[in-house]
Amino acid sequence: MPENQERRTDPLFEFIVVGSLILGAIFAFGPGKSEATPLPEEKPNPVVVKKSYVEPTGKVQVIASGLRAPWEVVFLPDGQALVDERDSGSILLVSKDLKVTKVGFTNTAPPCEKFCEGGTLGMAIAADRADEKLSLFVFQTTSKDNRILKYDLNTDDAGSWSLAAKRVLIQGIERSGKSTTHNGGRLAIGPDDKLWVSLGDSGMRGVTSQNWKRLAGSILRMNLDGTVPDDNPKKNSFVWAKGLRDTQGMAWDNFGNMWTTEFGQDTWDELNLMEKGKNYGWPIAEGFFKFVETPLEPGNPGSNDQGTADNPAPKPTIPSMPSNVEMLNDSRFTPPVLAWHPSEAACSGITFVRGSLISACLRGGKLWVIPVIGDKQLGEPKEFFKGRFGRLRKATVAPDGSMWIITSNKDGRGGWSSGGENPQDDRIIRVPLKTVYY
Ligand SMILES: [Ca+2]
Repeated sequence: MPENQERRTDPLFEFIVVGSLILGAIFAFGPGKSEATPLPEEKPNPVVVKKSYVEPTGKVQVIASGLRAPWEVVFLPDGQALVDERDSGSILLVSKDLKVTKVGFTNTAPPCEKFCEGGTLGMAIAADRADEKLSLFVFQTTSKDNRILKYDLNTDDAGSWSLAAKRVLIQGIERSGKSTTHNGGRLAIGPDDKLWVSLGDSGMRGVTSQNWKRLAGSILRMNLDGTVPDDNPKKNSFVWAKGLRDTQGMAWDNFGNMWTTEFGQDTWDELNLMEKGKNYGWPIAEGFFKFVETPLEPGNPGSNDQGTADNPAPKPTIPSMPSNVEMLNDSRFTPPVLAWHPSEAACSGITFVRGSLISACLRGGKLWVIPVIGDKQLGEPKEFFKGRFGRLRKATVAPDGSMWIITSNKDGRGGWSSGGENPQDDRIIRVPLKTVYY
């Protein structure tokens, strides 16, 4: 304080104070001033919007166990959740006190000899009925095709839920012969209130994925009543984008951009920025590379489908990766934004929460958190839980802001070595999230 006192008696300080008073008096009462002195212009305070991403933190909790290849979790308005099992076709209710009961069954019948990937896959909920009643959309593989089902989702005063009035919105989405690989299968309600469907090539490579008249190998977009939106890329077609091998993840960020995950063949898995009418390259391109000497004619790019007696598969004509590739520089195809090796991570579901894309990976057994740092701009991915829970199908944000992670150790693809199956598998695991600002 002595220093302050010294300053206050400083002659220079006194000069400034006295001078200010005199100037202020002249300003306020100065002679000849008939108009009010204009006030200085107010400058608005700049609004500081902090960027953020999330990280798993704290204690993990097992929400449900003993499931077989669960595929999707959707939350109901009362905080309960529905989860489906790929192979059994069961749709289960997880109550708030973590009791699991069956509420529905989709008669999934994938007659599959190996590498089964079809079944009861994606689910999505929308309030599109009168009085804001809910509908449930379900992706189903039958013995002939893949299809999208729609049910009325009804509740009663006791808080139980039931499915009614099953309708088939789309049927005839191609599936492969003896195996049911590359079905995609994710469903989502977009910010445009349309139903989006992610598909794979159904094991038929370019036969489906490079043909705009085929449904497989695409992203589909439809009205919630199953009709084609007027503003789709092609008239009377559900197809929104092509050139996909197997897409099981769709999410929209806070800029409205749509991101998808894509299983590559052997060399590159992808994160794509999904835009209207674009072709993402498969099977001519994978990752940032293009196969050389690949025929582009629709219907002739070969297939890895084994076919059936009455539906023989075309003979493969494409050299397998990584031989004979060149950088993808072809205006017909849209390259991914990120690409990585499947041995590192093979990612299924993706979700967006508080500035982050979170991708759950089967192979690699990890969550990838990818910050969205700007419009169509991504930051450095961070990985979590590598190997801790085994194969991961999807992470979903719960109403309380935590994250529910679905394991997929009972999906028949085994080979999980570093994490191993847990006696409780398959599980849904709850993980709190913390928001990191930067
Ligand atoms: Ca691609």
